[in-house]
Amino acid sequence: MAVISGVTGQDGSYLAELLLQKGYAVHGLVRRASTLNRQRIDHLRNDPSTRGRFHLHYADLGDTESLIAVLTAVQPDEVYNLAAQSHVGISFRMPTYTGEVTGLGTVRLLEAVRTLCPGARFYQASTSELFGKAKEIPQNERTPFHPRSPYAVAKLYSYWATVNYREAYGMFAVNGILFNHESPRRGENFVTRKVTRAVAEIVAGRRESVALGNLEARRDWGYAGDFVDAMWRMLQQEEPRDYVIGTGESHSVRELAETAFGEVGIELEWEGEGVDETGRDARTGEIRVTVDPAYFRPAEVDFLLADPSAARRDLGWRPRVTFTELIRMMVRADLEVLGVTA
Ligand code: NAP
Ligand code: G4F
Repeated sequence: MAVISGVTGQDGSYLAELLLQKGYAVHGLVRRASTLNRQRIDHLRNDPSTRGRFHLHYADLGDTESLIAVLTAVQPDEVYNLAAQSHVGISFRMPTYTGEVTGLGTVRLLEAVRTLCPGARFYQASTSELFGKAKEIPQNERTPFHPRSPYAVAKLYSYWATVNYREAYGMFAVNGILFNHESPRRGENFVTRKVTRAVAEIVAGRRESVALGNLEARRDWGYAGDFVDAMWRMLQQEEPRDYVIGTGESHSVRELAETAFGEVGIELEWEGEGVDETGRDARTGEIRVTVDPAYFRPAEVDFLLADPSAARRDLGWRPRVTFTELIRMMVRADLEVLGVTA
């Protein structure tokens, strides 16, 4: 029996799918909103094979009592804490709220687990953003942290809270330090999905171009479906330990744009510099990419690249989907949503 906070998010939906396939009963936490936002998990709710094994409970990481109520009722064997205000750029606009949910929210859940079901195994969704202004390339479990955003600072608090509950109370509590992972279910305002969606809309004739921020930032982008498997593997180990999960390959935002447009036969040609730089369709000359400083961050994370060798060795985990396959999958999915082909 597993509890997943953040089940309506990208990772929560893939993890729920995986655990249900493995025969688990899955209890997802959902927060109240004035409109239902369960598109990523609707297929699981309507699937006859999961009937009676997939349950949703109203709870919020800002509300201790709701967490206590769910854990008391469910008494899970595993708890995956995936809920967060997860957007780095937006965390600069909402630092206090981000700290409240992404930082303190973890302690609310850890404390509820400690008091109500201390034998449950706890997974914390830690992040490569912890490395921030990275001290070395690639980054592994021993690389020092230097967070660069309110989001990363909040995640640092959660990281150490998880380590502390392990050391102080002997709980099986671990951090997955996950590098960026994407999918067709990725939120529309993260850069991969923003680009693949824009490409599809351009093909559909619904827009002309996409405005981006820092084109030089580099990320180690993998496929979310692969990464949730690593989360599960971490909770099946004999000893609780934190792991870096990533592909070991890094690409710039510029390369991401080139790959996504290349997928629909548009070769980008760059000209100009800084905020005046544009990416044109090499064949037609039409501007497809512009730079808008509104998307620059007050402090940037320039270069993330994972060294996932410990996960490979101990968990037997390897990513299956390559960067190019991932972007192709996302572009194809966004084209399909719009009913167009390229
Ligand atoms: P996501 O799509 O933004 O999903 C976040 C989830 O958290 C959603 O289900 C959201 O609910 C829920 N949530 C937000 N605030 C909440 C609150 N106050 N109480 C309860 N639930 C709340 O994020 P993701 O990409 O799936 O990432 C999952 C986790 O991994 C996050 O903690 C993220 O920070 C971390 N992480 C992600 C990556 C990545 O590249 N994707 C890498 C490293 C770490 P609503 O649907 O109602 O908004
Ligand atoms: O897609 P992003 O917003 O992801 P970011 O900031 O790396 O954070 C994601 O991955 C983290 C793991 O490392 C997670 F912890 C976190 O929850 C989230 O899932 O931005 C990626 C890069 C950044 O350098 C950003 O400055 O792309 C750059 N970028 C350039 N133009 C843009 C844009 N980012 C966004 N969101 N939108 C742009 O227009």
